[in-house]
Amino acid sequence: MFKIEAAELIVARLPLKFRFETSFGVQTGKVIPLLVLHGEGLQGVSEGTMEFAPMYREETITGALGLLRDVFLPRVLGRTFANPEALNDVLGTFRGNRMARAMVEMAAWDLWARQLGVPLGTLLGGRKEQVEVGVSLGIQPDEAATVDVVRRHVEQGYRRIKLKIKPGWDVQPVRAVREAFPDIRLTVDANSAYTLADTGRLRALDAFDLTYIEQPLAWDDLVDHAELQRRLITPLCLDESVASAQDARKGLALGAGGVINVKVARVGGHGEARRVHDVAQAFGAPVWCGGMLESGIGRAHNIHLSTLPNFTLPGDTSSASRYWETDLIHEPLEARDGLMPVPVGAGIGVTLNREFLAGVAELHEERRE
Ligand code: OSB
Ligand code: MG
Repeated sequence: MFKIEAAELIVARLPLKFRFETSFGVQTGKVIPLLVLHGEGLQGVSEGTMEFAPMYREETITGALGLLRDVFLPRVLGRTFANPEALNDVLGTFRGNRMARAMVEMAAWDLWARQLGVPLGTLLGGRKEQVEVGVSLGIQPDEAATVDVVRRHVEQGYRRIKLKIKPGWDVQPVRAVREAFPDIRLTVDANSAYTLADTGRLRALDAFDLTYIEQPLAWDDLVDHAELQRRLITPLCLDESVASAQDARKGLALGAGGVINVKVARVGGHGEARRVHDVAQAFGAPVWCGGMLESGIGRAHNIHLSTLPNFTLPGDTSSASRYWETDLIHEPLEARDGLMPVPVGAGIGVTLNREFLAGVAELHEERRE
């Protein structure tokens, strides 16, 4: 049982240490919405992964802030819930906007776990003390730069390399990297940049022993992914297309892929992420934990979720120091030999660096009943 007495909505802005290019654009910094829920002297914190512009999925920061202020927070402030799933029963009456709802749900899990005095991963049913991680590498100017950035991350021990691709930049970087590193676990992510008309191009990737091809086709199209999967040997991994456990069931039943990238916020929070994990497990499909270039708050949530047993492939939750000169939390989140330690302590096990946050926050407001 936990009571939500007050909420803080914060928006921070941080520069990224690298230029991150994907098929849908270039990112050099991040606008990071945070939600802090207060109850009985404790705080639960979450990070929004919606973006400024709706490029990855349909949600935006502007939309999320409005919904949190006007619709979602008024439904939970001042109320007592038996557990976060009881809170989901309230927020679950709303359609879509899962990343915005996830902000409330994830902060509630952190608050509840802190109250119970247990790590979030343990509360979710996870057992691991460390989780396997890989890296997601943006599109580089040429093959040599791609091999170079891959080499640096292989040397750091990351257990899987994911290359972002787009039409016109797919077979070339993959061939160059595979020739330089015959044995690494290698994957690609197209972020919905292809159509079935590109089948020939995507089939050429079958030659490079990729563990999977992530989200080649439209963000909302499971049927075409199923058609493509019939034409390829390499398993497809669904990212954008899975917003719920029902989507996961439909995708796996259709044969639209064999692997799922679980992003906790994309599916609406930890409760639904765990259901996606369970559905995939029932289908014999492995899952891994994706990332959205999160600060330490979202990263810690991802690490805890990754402790569930069917997260059998390395996630995108790489070291926080790759992304940020200074993180929004006090604790370092650093992988060693491709293993990320699960933060110890109650809840997500990390704490906001309020002093640093005050300097990078462009919005900070409090909400009460
Ligand atoms: O498709 O997984 C993706 C980042 C932003 C939006 C979409 C994606 C990504 C990543 C980065 O691949 C993963 C990370 O390092 O957090
Ligand atoms: Mg992806």
